[in-house]
Amino acid sequence: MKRIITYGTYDLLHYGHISLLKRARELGDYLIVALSTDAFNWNSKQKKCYFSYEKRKQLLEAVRYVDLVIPEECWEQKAEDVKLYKVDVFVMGDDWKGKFDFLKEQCEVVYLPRTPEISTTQIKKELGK
Ligand code: C2G
Repeated sequence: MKRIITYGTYDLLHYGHISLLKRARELGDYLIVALSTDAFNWNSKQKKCYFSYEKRKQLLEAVRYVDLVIPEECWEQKAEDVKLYKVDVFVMGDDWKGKFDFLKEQCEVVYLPRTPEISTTQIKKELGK
């Protein structure tokens, strides 16, 4: 079984996220999403989420491409996660291109093209939030 992992905040889940999850899942047989916790978002990513971790987790678990959701609590957990979950492929959108190449010692690293025209920031802006 080919195991894939990807990381993110996934707030205000939209079709750009779904497209990334679909393409990530298609690279293997099992997709793990490490979902940024509220504390990690606030303290390390300066992101204030609209939905709490539990709500974002519930939404992701309803996505057909997602097999497991685990918490992302810090930047440094990736190498440990790859080992712990026996990951074969690490996947991120290409806005992160090159940032996680250090993981190539442990697994394949793939950066997939982002969906350019949509973002949570833009949704919030257009809704006047
Ligand atoms: N994404 C995408 N297209 C978009 C928006 C997002 O393909 N229009 C992808 C991103 O490239 C990322 C994933 O969807 O791979 C989740 O995006 P975010 O929730 O914005 O995640 P991010 O803040 O980039 O967190 O340790 C890594 C971080 O947790 C990544």
